Amino acid sequence: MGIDNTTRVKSSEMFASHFLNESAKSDKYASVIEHQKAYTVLYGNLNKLPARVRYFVEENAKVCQPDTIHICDGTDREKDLLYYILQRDGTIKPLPKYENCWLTSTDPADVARVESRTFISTQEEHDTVPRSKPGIKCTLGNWMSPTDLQSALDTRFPGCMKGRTMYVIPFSMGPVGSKLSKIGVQLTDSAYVVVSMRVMTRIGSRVLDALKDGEFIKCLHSVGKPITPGISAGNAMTSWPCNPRDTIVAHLPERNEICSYGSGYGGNSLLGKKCFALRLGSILARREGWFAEHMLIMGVENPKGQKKYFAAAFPSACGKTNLAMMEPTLPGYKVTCVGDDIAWMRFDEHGQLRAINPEAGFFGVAPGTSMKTNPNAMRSVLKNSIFTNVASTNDGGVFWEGMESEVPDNASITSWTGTENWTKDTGKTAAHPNSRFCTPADQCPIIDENWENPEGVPIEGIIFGGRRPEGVPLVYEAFDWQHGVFVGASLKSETTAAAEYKGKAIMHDPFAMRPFFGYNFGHYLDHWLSFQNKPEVHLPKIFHVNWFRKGPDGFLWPGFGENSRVLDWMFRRIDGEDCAMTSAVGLIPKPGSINMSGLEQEVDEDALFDLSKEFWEAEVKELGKYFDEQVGEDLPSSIRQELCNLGERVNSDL
Ligand code: GTP
Ligand code: SPV
Ligand code: MN
Repeated sequence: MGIDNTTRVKSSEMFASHFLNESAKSDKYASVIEHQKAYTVLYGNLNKLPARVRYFVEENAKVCQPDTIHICDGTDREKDLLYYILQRDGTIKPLPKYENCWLTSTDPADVARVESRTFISTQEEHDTVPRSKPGIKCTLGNWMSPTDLQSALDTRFPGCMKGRTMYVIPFSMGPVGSKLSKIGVQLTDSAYVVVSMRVMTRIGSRVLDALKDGEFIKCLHSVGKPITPGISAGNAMTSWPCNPRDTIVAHLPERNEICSYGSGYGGNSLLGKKCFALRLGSILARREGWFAEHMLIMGVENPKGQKKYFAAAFPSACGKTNLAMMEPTLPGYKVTCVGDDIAWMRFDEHGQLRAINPEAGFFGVAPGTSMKTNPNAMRSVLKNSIFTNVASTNDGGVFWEGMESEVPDNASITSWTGTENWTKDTGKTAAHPNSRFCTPADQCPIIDENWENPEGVPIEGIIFGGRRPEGVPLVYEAFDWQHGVFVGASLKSETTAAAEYKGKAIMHDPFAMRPFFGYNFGHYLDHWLSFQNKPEVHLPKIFHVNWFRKGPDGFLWPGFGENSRVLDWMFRRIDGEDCAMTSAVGLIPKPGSINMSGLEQEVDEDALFDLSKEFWEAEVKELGKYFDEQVGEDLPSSIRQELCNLGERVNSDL
C-alpha cells in the first residue's frame, strides 16, 4: 500500500506482550493456564461460563483441537489485541487515512456466499424444501440427511483448529436483554470473524450475563486450515486462510446448531447474520408466530412531521442499504435508518406489526457507494470499519468503482488483488463487485432514534423489489394482504455478485429469501397467509418497486435519493389518499400523483409505468411453470388463485 506501518505494528506488539503478561497474572482478567489439557485457555475463564456454554466449548475443543482458547469479553482491550494479531499475521492492514479502519483481502476463491454448499439438515426432507417436479432441481434450498451431514462434518472438523486459537463469541441478535432478541455462541478459529462479529452483533460478557443458564444457538465455524508444525499446510499461512474445496455451511434446526467450514467470508462465516437471523430465525419465527425477513427497516417523515416506518425486501445487492440510508431529494422529507438487511417482526398486543433490527452493524456492498449515491453510508464508514476486498490508495484510503471523484487525481490505486498502479485500463475492476464495508450501525448519521428500542418500531408498509430491467413498473400496490403475499412469492431479480452466480439472468427470489429460507417455502407462504384471517392484527399495506427498469439509454429512473418520490406516494396511500388506480398488476399511481417536481433528470413516465400484454402474459406463464416445478403441491391454493386472477386481468385489461 506504500504506507509504513512499522511504527503502528511495533507499538501494538509491545501492547500485546504487556497485555498477555498482565492478563496471565491478573485476577481481573482471570486467565487460566490449564496445562493438563491439550489446549490452553489464553483469555477468559472456562469455569466462569454458564454450564451449557462450557460444555459446548469443551466438546468442540476436543474435536477441533485448537492450541488455545480465547473467550471473548467484548472489551476494547480485547479488540486491540485482536487487531494486533490480525496485523501480525498479515490478514489485515490499517488504513491510516481514517480512524481505526482496516483492510483485508480474501483468497479470490472466497469472495461471496456459496449457496451450492449451504445445507439445511432435518429428519424429513419435506420440512426443509418443497417437493419439486421429478427431474427438476429444487432451487428453494438444499436439504441434506442428518446421516450424510454427520459424515460431512466428521471428515472436516476433527483437528481442524490445530495450531490455531478457538475464539468463543457469546453474541446477541437484537438489543441485549430485549424480549425480541436471541442469543448465540459462535466458536471460530478466525480473528477476522471475531472483529467483524463485534461490529455486526452485540458480543461479550454482557451477553453471558443476559443468557444465564438459558438456551442459545450453537454456532461452530472453522476456516478449515489447521497449522501443523513441520507439515506443509498448503495456504494455511497465507493472509486469508480458507478451504474453498471443502466449504460447507450447514444448519441443524432440530438441534439449534449451525456448522460452517472452509470459508471466512461474510454470510458464510458471520453466523449471526444469514445462518441464524434468517435461516434458523425463520424457523423460530414460524414456530412462535412472527417473521424473520431479509428486509431493511426505515423511518420516513413527511414535511408535516408525520412519521411512518417501512420494511423492504430486495434480494442481495439490490438496494436495501441504499434505501435504508437515503437522503431524500423531496424537500421536507426525512429518512432515518433502523436496519439495512434483516428485520425481525411481530404483531404486538394491539395488533401492530413491530420490527427490530437484530444486527448492530452494516455489512454493505462497497462498489456504487459514493457521496452522490449514498452520502450517509460514506459518512458512516470512515471510522471503526473493516473493508473486505476493496482497493486501496497510496494515501492509506480505500477505493472502489463509484469513488472516482472522491480520491485525489494523483492517487495511486492498488486493486483488491494487489495489482499496483491500477487504472481503468487494467481490465479488471479495482474492487471486487461483492467487496464490503463492515461498520457499526450507530455511526450512521441518520440512525433512527428508536433503532435499539427493545419494543421495535411500528411497520405500516412492506415493500418488495428486485432488479427488473424490463416490463415491471416503478411502483404498484397490492390489492390486499393475500395479493401482497403473491407479489412477494413472485419476486424475481437479475443476479448480482453477492453469491456465486456468474453473468446476468433473471432469477426467482421469492421474498428476497430464496437463499435464506430455513424451511419449506410452501409452509412459509402458509405462515404469511395465516395472518389475514386474524381480526386482531392490523395488516400493513404491501408494495412492489423497481428502481432498475431500463430504456435504450440505461436506467429509466434516477433512483437513490429520488426514490423518496415513491416513498411519498406510498406514505400517502397508507394515509388513504385517492392517488391510485387499478391495473392488471395492482394499484398503480394515478397520472401525476407521483411528485416529479424538481427532478434533475427528465423521466419518461409512460415508459416507467408501461404494462405490456406480451410481457405480462409471458410472466404469468413463467410464474405458473415456476410454482408447478418448484413448489408443486405445497403451493397454497390462494396463491394459485392469485396467479389465475393476474392472468385474467392481464387478458382483459392489457
Ligand atoms: P446486500 O447487502 O447484498 O443484501 O445488498 P443490498 O440490498 O443492501 O444492496 P445495496 O444497497 O448495497 O445496493 C447494491 C447496488 O445497487 C449498489 O451498487 C448500489 O449502487 C445499487 N443501487 C442501490 N439503489 C439503487 C437505485 O435506486 N438505483 C440504481 N440504479 N442502483 C441502485
Ligand atoms: C447478502 O448477500 O444478502 C448479504 C451479504 O447481505 S452476506 O452477509 O455475505 O450474506
Ligand atoms: Mn443481504
